[in-house]
Amino acid sequence: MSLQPVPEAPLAHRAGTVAIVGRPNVGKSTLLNRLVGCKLSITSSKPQTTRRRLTGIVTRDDAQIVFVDTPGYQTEHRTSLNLAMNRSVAASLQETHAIVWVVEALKCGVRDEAVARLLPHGVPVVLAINKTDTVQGKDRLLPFIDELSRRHAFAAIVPVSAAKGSQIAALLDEVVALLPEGPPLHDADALTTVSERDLAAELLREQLFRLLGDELPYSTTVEIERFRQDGRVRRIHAAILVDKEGQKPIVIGKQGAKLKTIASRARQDMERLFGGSVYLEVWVKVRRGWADSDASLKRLGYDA
Ligand SMILES: Nc1nc2c(ncn2[C@@H]2O[C@H](COP(=O)(O)OP(=O)(O)OP(=O)(O)O)[C@@H](O)[C@H]2O)c(=O)[nH]1
Ligand SMILES: [Mg+2]
Repeated sequence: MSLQPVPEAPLAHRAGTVAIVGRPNVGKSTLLNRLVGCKLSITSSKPQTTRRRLTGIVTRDDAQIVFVDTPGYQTEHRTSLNLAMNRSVAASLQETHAIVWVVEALKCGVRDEAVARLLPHGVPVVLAINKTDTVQGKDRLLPFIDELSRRHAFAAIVPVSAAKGSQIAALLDEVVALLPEGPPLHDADALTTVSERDLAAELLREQLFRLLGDELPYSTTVEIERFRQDGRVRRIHAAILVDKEGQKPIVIGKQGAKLKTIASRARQDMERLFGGSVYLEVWVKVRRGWADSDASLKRLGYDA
């Protein structure tokens, strides 16, 4: 009898959706970008930057994961927009195979625990402890990890730094292990299910968050009025909506300088993401109360 080598069983392919949740500003969007390996989701040092769900797809030989970046969950602000943002977090948690709950290293307070209360029973949760680069002496994390693992049942706990890119592969492995077996749902080169039109709006909005001071970003949003592909050039007409007439000159700046910087940075980001030339025209318009009615939010494409 000859001994034939037994062929190794092929690794099961896993596929599924994974919601990334947490309070505002913990680094969810930075983490999504790091997991996908490209800048898809907008980020800033201000809380409540992300306003709607955004998918980022990771494809490996053994798995395809559709990560869903969500708005920071909070209960302090209660405009129609804030409520719609919270509803979109809750909806993401109902349609997911696993959850990555992001907290900041050594900081898990009542605002984080409000997120914990949303986590549905029966869906595995991986705790990602982010911003570990800000902690000197990593053994300071051990009591923090210990305390959190006593408060909640996690499938895994992974300290990461989304900004520096550390422990991202370890987090990914933990997440993949929780997904059901199944074939990929998207092409291997797909990065997101979000349209270029919506990504363009987000990239322009990111500059409002980065360049407009502390208050004004919250009174602004972006509406893409026209998005046309003309050969290899994308021609985009976008409106920055503000809430009051008096906000318009601040966005435009002296002799249009501020608006010029906003548009030029957004255009460069769009060209990088879309891999082609972008012609971008931007206007500033007043739309009073745009964040205060469900009808106007729906028109602007916010999850309601
Ligand atoms: N030091 C450090 N800063 C980080 C890290 N990850 C994210 N940040 C910073 O934290 C801030 C918030 O990051 P975001 O990714 O926008 O956070 P978010 O959770 O998506 O915020 P919202 O969308 O507002 O809920 C930004 O200034 C990031 O640069 C990290 O690993 N280390
Ligand atoms: Mg975000």
